[in-house]
Amino acid sequence: MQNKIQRLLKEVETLAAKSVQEAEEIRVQWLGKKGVVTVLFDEFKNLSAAEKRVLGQALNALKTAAQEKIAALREVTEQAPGSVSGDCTPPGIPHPFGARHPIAMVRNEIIGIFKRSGYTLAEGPEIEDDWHVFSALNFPPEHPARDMQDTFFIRQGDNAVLLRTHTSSVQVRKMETQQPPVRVICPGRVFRNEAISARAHCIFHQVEGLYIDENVSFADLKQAILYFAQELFGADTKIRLRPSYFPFTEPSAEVDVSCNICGGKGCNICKGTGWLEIMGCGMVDPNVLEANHIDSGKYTGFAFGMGIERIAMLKWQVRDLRLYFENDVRFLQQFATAL
Ligand code: 2NM
Repeated sequence: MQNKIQRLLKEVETLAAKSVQEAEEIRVQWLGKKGVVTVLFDEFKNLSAAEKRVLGQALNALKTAAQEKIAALREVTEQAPGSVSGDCTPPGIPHPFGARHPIAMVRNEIIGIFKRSGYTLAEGPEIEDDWHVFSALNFPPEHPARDMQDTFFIRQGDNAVLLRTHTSSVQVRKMETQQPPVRVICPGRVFRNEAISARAHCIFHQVEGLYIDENVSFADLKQAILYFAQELFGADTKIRLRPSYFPFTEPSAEVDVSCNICGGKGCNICKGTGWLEIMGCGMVDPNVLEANHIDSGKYTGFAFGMGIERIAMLKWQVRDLRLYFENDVRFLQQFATAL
């Protein structure tokens, strides 16, 4: 009997039921009037006192194990989907709310502003060739950005394969497939071979815009950027353009917005200047238009580009860019109710 009890104890562990009915059948089989355990108890009655002493505990343990297992089977099958005898009315099990990543929130906000201004969205590959990242954008062959120091190459040489260093490559792909008017906004991840610090990372996120049509002027560019800056930072935001240089635009400029922390008076965020740099921009160089089979005699265009991390840092006064990539919930949870 001792062996039989041990064997049954093991068997109890393996009992399984797919439905309430199956669980009930198992109960009858084990604990019913003619069930395995009940029969053992009947046999137990006829044993000698010495034998009872040895087996009593084991038999009780078997009964308890069977009862507990069968109760558990009943509970699980009652809650199973499609079960008719379960309680369908209890409240659901609440899941804790997640939150958007701050970079995704700012990206979506930027995209929303440009979509309302009539831009369409375009995305493209992160792994690119030399043409789409450099040559079609008027980068001369000896330009330092083409160097290993600045760009991650997957393959070097004549048919170089590399990680895009800006999303302008997506705009090249757009110009290849669509004649003007082109009005497009390109968000995405970009990669640069830089030492990681509080202000720089080898992966970051950009939004670039491009508008090509007849008679597009620098005044149009200024107005587009002013509208964007006021939508993002508030209606009383001012902008300031400083001359700059990019291979793909001529003339080129850096855009500053009035500091939204001190209102332009000067604070430690704007380093006392009253201004914060938010993007670069310019008129698309005719060489870029021609390289992409767009008639530079008929069409002109403007383009701009910004780093999302930088704008998100200004928006929330985040002091270390690495926080955006570490996925520490203590950082991310602070954005759970923002926006
Ligand atoms: C910037 C600054 C200025 C830019 C230019 C182009 C294209 F494709 F039209 F040539 N896309 N983006 C551009 C211009 C990007 O980022 C700082």
